[in-house]
Amino acid sequence: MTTIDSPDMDAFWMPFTANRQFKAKPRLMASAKDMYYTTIDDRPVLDGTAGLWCVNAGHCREKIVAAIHKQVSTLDFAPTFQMGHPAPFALADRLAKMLPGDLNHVFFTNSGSEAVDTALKIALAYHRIRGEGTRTRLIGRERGYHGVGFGGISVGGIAPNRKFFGSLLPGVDHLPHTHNLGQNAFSRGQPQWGAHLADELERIVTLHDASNIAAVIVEPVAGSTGVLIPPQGYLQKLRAICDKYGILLIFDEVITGFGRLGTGFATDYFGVMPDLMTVAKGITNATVPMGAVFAREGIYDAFMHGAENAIELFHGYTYSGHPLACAAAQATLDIYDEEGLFDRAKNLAGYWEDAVHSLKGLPNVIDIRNIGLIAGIELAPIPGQPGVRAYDAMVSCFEQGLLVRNTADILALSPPLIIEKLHIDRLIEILSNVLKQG
Ligand code: PXG
Ligand code: PLP
Repeated sequence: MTTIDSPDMDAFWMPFTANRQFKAKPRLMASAKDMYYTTIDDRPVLDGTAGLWCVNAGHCREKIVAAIHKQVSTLDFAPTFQMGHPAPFALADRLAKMLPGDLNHVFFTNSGSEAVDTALKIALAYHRIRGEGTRTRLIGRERGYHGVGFGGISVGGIAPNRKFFGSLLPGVDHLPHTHNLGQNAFSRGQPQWGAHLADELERIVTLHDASNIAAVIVEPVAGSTGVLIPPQGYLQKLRAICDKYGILLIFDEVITGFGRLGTGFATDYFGVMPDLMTVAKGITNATVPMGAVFAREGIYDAFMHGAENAIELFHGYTYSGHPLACAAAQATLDIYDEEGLFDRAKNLAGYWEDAVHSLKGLPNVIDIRNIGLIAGIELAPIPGQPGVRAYDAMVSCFEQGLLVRNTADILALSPPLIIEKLHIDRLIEILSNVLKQG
């Protein structure tokens, strides 16, 4: 058995983590391959969350590793501001062909948070260059997660992510979230109740007038706040109201993009086209950070006027279209294609659904919901100690060799798309043992 010593842990200020609690009893991974992590004390841990919803093709895939090696030793970096290299052009072209409809233009970022802030800025600038500069309001949704930039937390709907950080962006409203256990507990796939909640957008339009509203941003399926699945007809309604009033619709597909629902994108799954789409995570199988905004033809075209020597959008990141990220993305897309992973997820979704719903009836399980290769298991909170029950369950799962994600009192599951039935069975077995302990 090879074990690795735990390093001195004080200096790393960990993100979204109770630093002192974690450092007192750490959970450290040493390596990973396909469906499994190995901890520093040499224990296998089945990956029930694809890392953080991102390792869709499984870990340390040789083709991606080789592509990154080759790229870093050929062209490590070249600027993309008034300069370039072929990789981001080739990748954008490939993505445009893969995306639904006329989502044909790609702005590269390095994360989902940057993609969200980029999309919000494109929406504001788009209206302004068309002479509708009064359209400045942005509409998000309660329980939405759009990363941690100031734009993203402003349109996001998670109180702790907002309350410490001052006045945020001005001019933001929020739609209500669609989660309702009374109506929809234990739904399989899209719940039936709740499409009418999209009509709240009409109320916001009446309040502010459409001429002041730039865009609505939602996750087609909200991941971070515990797997909130859109009610049947809800996204279609949002699309229709946005069309009626000239409001741009942004889908944040950072989690749902690249096969999570058994289709390339949630847009394909639900048959609803946004004007802008944000992605990250699965675009490179999480090997090299990358995010992107996809824009429909009419949005890109609106910018391509005026003097040819004028910069059309004053925005960009040093690493937009980074060579390593592009190489990783190309190899990742190859694997998705060659192994038919999106179809694989679609074909497994029924088995997955039955498996997760078999946990119904275990102590404190108050809801189970699923779509594609995602599931949320909601637990009754311990009175006076919100979040503790799911946190404890996450720790017990880890000790028994399974990685799950906890958020509030919800356990979220989103395994790599290469998962096999025997892994699903094992995952359910461990989870069931843990939940039986109450
Ligand atoms: N939008 C959505 C819909 C996301 O899920 C982001 C934006 C931000 O992406 P970056 O790459 O900046 O983190 C995300 C990220 C969780 C969890 O536990 C989810 C995310 C990140 C970390 C944890 O559910 N999603
Ligand atoms: N801060 C300073 C001082 C910079 O010079 C830059 C980029 O040149 C940035 C922040 C932004 O960094 P990035 O382009 O990696 O987002």
